[in-house]
Amino acid sequence: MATSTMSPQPVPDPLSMHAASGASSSSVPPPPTAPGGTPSILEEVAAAQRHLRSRLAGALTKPPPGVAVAALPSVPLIDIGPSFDGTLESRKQVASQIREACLTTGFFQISNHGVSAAAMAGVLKQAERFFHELSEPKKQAMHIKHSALFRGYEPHDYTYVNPDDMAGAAPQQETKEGFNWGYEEALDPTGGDGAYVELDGSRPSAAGATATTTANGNVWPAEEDLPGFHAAIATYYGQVLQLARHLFRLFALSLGLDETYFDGLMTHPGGIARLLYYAAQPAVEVEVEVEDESKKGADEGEGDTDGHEEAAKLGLGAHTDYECFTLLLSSTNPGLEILFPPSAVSDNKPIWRPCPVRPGTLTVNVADFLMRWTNGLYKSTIHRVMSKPGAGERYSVPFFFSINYDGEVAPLPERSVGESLFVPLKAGEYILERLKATKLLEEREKEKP
Ligand SMILES: O=C(O)CCC(=O)C(=O)O
Repeated sequence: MATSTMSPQPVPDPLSMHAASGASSSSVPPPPTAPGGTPSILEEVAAAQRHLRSRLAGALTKPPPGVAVAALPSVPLIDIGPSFDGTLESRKQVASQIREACLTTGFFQISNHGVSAAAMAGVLKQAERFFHELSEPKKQAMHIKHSALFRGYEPHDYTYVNPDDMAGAAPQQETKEGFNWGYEEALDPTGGDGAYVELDGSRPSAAGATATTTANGNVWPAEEDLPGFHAAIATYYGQVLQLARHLFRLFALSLGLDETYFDGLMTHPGGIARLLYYAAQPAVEVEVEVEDESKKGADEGEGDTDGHEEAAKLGLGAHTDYECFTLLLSSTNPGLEILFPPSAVSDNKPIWRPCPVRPGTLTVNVADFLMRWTNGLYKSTIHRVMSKPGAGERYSVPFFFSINYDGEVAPLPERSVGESLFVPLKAGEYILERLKATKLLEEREKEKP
C-alpha cells in the first residue's frame, strides 16, 4: 500500500483552542502535479509510492546517538470519556485534543471509549480460536481468493502490503494471517438505512448468500465449528461501529464544523474489519548493549533498543490506510511501529517508533481519504508491524471506518481546510482505485525475476 499525497495549507484553527496547531509541511508528500492542475488518482498513487519509498530509505530504527527515547515523539493518550457527558463544551475539549494529534502524529490512543472490556476480550479470544482451532481445510474453504471483495481467510503468504519495506532488502513474506469481513446491516446496531452499497456502488445481492456467506459477501465459519464466534464478532463490531460514528462527530468538531456535519454520510458506512494473527518468532541470542538509563522507554512498550531489530520479521509491511480512520484493538504484545516524520530530534530523518501498549485503549489513526479530504491537514501516517524474536504472538482487530461508499463528497469548507486541492469523488471510488493500484504494484513486483 502507499501513502496519499497532498500538500498542507496553513489554515487557522477553527476551534480557536490551539493557536499553534498549524499543519507540519514535513510530514506529507509534495504536491503530485503541475501547478494549477488537480492530480488524477493514478498520479496520487504514484506520488504516494515515491513518498513512501523515500521515507523508508532514510528511516532510522533507533534514536540518533545521544538522543533519549523520552525526547522522541510518541502517541498521545486521549481520555474521551468526557465526550459522552452530554455537554458540547466537553465534546469540544476532546475534539481539540483529537485535532492536535491529527495535525502532528496522525495517531492517538483513546481511553474510556465505551467499547466494553468484555467485547474487546471476546473478539480477541475468537481471533485466537479462529487461527488455532479451526482446521486448515475449513480455513482454506473461506480463502479470500473465492471472494471478489477480499472477504474471508487470508494466509500469511497470499498478499503483502509493501514490497518497498525493509530498506531495499529482498521482499520478505509477511508473518500476518487474516480474516476479513465488511459492513452488514445485521451488524449495525442502528439497523442501517437499507441503502448500503459496495465500493463499486453495486447493491449487495441476497442471491449470493449461502449457509456460510451472508448477503454482503461476508464469509463466516459454521457455528458448529466455532460456537460463539459470530456472536462475539457481532458484539464487538456493533460497539466499535457506534464508537466510530461518535468519533467522526468529534472529528467534525475538531475541524470547526457542526458536529452533525458528517451524519448523513455515515448511515450505511464502509466498515471493513479484520482479525490479524502474527505468529510468535523464536527467541534468538543477541549481544545486548548496556544502555544509558536516560535512553530507556518513557512509555509502556517503548523499551525497543534491545538488539532484536535485525532478527525481527516483517509482520505487516509499511503502509498507510485508505479510509477515513482506523480503530485498532490489539493484544498486549507489542509489534506496531509508526514512522514519525523527520524532525530536529531525529536528525531530520523519519524514525520508526513502537506504538505504546496501553491495555484497555484503542489506537486511532487518520487514513488517506480523510487526509485528502482535509487537504493534508490531518496526517495519514506510515506504520507497520514487526514480529520480534521472543515477543510472543500478537492478535489485532483493525476496523477501517469509511463514510458511505456512495456518499457524494464535497470539499470541506475553506475556513476549515483551505482551498480544496483535489477532485471531489466518492469514498468507494477512491478506495477501489487505491486497492486496484496496490494490486497492480503487487503483481508487477511478483513478476520481477
Ligand atoms: O496489527 C496491527 O497492529 C496493525 C494492523 C494494521 O496496520 C492494518 O491492518 O492496517
